[in-house]
Amino acid sequence: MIIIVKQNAKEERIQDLLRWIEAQNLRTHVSAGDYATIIGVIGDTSKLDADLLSGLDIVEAVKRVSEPFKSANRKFHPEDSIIEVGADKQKVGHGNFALIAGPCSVESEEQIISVARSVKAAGATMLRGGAFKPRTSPYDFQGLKADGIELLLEAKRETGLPIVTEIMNANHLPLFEEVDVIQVGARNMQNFELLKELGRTRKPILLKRGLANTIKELLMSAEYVMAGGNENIILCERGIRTFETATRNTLDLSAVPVLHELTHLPVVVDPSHATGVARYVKPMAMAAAACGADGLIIEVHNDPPHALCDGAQSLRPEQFEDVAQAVRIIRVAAAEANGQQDQ
Ligand SMILES: [Mn+2]
Repeated sequence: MIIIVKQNAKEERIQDLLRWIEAQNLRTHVSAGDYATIIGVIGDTSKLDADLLSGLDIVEAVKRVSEPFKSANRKFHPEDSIIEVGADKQKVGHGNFALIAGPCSVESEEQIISVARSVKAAGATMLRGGAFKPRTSPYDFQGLKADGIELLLEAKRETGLPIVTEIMNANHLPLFEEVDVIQVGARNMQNFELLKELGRTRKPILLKRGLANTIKELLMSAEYVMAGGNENIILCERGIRTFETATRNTLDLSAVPVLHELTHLPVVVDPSHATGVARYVKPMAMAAAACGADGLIIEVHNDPPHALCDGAQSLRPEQFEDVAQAVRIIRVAAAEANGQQDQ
């Protein structure tokens, strides 16, 4: 349910209303915009009398929200959310673009430091790298685990780039203390126990869409984290499974405008896992920037042919530099085409 409050309503009266709602075991989310203040009510709102609420002199209108996702819903929070990452509070969303790059897996100190330095020089704003790897086969490289996180932290000290890495088990959370963004991989998008644990943290979460999940299911997974009180979520479209075999997955770019309509959360695109082919990464990265993505996450390796994981889709550092440059050009053009100021 959303309650639109009249513009001239006194703060005291709004607070009284919030207390009254919360006393009925419901949660509230207040969004104070330029034109209206909106109170989102989350929980079993069936016991709230909409007519009674509409009758209050500070209330402009009351609407029931039919979508099952509430906290993530743009109706509750009309302005874009801006997620702040790392000690420097790097912003993501509402025109703040995240360029996340790095290897599929952390393999060695030399590898991660070298990739971190080159992606930073090319304009990356965060470093990615897998320490715990969810692999289709149990015989494939499973990641350096805790040692991988240590190496990522070293690369962060070396370059200042905030780090993004995937969690597979909530028991590992203590190891993620200094990780800036915790990634939930496609295969764990509906690991609800993990999502609930992440809801108890206040860390930014990069939530990837599952390979066979709908946009609504992705939003319900975000809702699991938000229901715990952690609203710092960055959604990620990384390709879905279709009948097409020419690419590793099918990049559903229409998810970007659809998500922007349905939710206030930022949306980044992963053209590496979506296509699985290094030469397709640039065109799809450009397309993602053109359709309004709030960022990109791209696999970059200093020696792709010898990568322990996903070498075929990894860019060499100089290729990443070319992609980063192309994306900057597209963003300026897209802003102009949309009649916006470049941000
Ligand atoms: Mn990968």
